[in-house]
Amino acid sequence: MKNFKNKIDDYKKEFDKAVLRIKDEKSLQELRNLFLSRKKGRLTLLFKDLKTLKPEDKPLAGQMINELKSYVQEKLESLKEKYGTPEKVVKRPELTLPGKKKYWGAPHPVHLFQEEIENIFLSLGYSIEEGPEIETDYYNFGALNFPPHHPARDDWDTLYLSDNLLLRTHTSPVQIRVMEKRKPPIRIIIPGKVFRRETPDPTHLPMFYQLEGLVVDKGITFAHLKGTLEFFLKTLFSEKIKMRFRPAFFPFTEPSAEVDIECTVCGGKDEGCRVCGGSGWIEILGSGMVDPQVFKNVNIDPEIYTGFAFGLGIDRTAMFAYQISDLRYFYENDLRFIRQFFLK
Ligand code: FA5
Repeated sequence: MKNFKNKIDDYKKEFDKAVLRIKDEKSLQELRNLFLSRKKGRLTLLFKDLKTLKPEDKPLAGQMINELKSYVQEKLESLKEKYGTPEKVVKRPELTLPGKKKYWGAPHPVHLFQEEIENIFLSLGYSIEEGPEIETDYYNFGALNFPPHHPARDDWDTLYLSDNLLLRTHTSPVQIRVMEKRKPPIRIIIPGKVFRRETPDPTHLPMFYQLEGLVVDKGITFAHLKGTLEFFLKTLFSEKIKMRFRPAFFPFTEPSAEVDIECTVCGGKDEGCRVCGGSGWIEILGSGMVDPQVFKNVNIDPEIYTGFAFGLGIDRTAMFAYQISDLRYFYENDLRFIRQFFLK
């Protein structure tokens, strides 16, 4: 028992000396390990030694070890304030505060509008096709009857990736891809992103969405084209929407027409309107009867089949449907603007 008491006294002296040598967090931790480590710490070993004592000595010895343990712990604890890492402040939740509102994602207004258009054509029996955004010169131009170096190519400010690869300037190349695979009758729409080297302004973007339409069958005439587009625009806007067909030129349709609708932003009343330039009209699509040469390029006999096609600017048409005065608002991601549509 005497030996045991001496051992405890020695440990206490050893501890006191070591305390004087503590200079940083590391030496503090080393001293803690030396005395309090669960496996081989001095105090753990002392508790193990208890077993070797006579039963009558055990209570006093146990008390002495506990006293040493408290002494060591208190001392180390006070040194921790000086050298140790401050303990993290535990933040308690303030249960009386009102909750934070979460904003859920939602379809973009241009996509919502695209779906509206798709539904009209789906109800007419059309199906939906898609094609690549990176195209070859052949599909974007060649097969659509644009000879190399023809000035008609200048109407499409094209972003080339190499001599042969480009970012598609319109959805019309998908007409070719579908007609190569499928024989008539064909009745499809093709929505998708297109790219042009354009400086953004209220009605022009360098990246925008088009929706192509293509109908090929026996006996299709310009009357079908006109009737389809009239039905489509009246369903989309209203029975009263004013529209006009204007003669136009596209190498892949003949005859061709562009379709304008009345400017819903100024109603044709503002000479300085930034959207229609005061004309009261704004172009939303190009269209025409499929050129016989295009049919020959995809091995469809133009003596048997005829067809019509159109290409609508989705963003531009959405702009009029929602009466927005600048296309760029759609892509600025300003939640004050965007949320108006998903609150609908
Ligand atoms: C074409 O792209 C033809 N492929 C359309 C076509 C298809 C004609 C099938 C005949 C048969 P255009 O370049 O005019 O045509 O573009 C069609 C529509 O895309 C325009 O009427 C307009 O609504 C929209 N658009 C054109 N350029 C832009 C632009 N920079 N920003 C936003 N919308 C645009």
